[in-house]
Amino acid sequence: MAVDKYPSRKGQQAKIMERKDPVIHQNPDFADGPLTDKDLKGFEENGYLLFEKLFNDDEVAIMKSELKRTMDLNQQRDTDDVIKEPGSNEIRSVFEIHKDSGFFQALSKNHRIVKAAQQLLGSQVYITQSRINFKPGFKGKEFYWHSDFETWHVEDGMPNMRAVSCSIILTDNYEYNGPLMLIPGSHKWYVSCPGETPEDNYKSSLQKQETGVPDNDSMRWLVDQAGGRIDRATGPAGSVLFFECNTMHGSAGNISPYPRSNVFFVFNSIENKLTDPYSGQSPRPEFLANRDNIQPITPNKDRLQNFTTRFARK
Ligand code: 6CS
Ligand code: FE
Repeated sequence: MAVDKYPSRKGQQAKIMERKDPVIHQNPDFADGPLTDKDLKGFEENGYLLFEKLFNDDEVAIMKSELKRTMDLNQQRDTDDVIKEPGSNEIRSVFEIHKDSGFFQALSKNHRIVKAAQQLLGSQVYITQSRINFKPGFKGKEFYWHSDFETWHVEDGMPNMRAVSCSIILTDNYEYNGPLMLIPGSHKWYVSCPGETPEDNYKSSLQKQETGVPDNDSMRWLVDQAGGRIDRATGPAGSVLFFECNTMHGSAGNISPYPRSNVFFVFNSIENKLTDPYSGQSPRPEFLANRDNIQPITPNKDRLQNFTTRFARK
């Protein structure tokens, strides 16, 4: 078993450790991306970057129609990669959306997001996980505070902090419909959580995560370090949030009539492929943690278009 740089769920006490990996993995071979020095500085300091309207209104219209198509397609699917909201039949998440061999697969390769990920990770990249979180109106429940990396390290064997999530806003994210909340600067610390990982944890954690979440004292400490700030990633559809794999984030439930639907592509460095889970348990399923046939992404410069039109049925 490789050295565990970020032990967690190994005892009864929470501990806060310093991050051991760079935030931005400098590599001149991948410096020719869209992020400016100011962007890179902001990401280094806050652990996230939000771009309003990286995709224009025509592209957003296509995203919305593809979102509806995906939701309709998956409403009746009773498989592990379609997660329902607790207590309702509303879809909470659909995973592995980057393998839909359609619109979202093409979107996941779009140069505007891939080249930014290459810049931040300093290497070729591939997608280790993707999903659409629908967070429907009235029924969309919370995602409690967590570091994605803590889960991906313990349960998926992600060795180092060298991954970035790219969340594309598909329906306007307001203050009142459960936007993603982030603790700026929290990516610089690793909250080692107490307890241990239950068998098949993902079967419950994707609906309501209860293991690998920070205790109240650790959360208070992180917020204090941030000068009391809790930032919200609000913005119109077509906006894009990049957040570092270890940035503490979460979102409240949605009791508004407006859905808060975002697609997430998690870019991992090709140098940071998943190993054996540090929990010692068997790996989570492929739809959650891609291990098979890992190839670096070749970015495409395609203008977004409906796949229904591009591959119109004869
Ligand atoms: O377990 C996971 O991989 C998922 N759980 C959360 C709360 N965020 C990251 C990821 O989608
Ligand atoms: Fe998360």
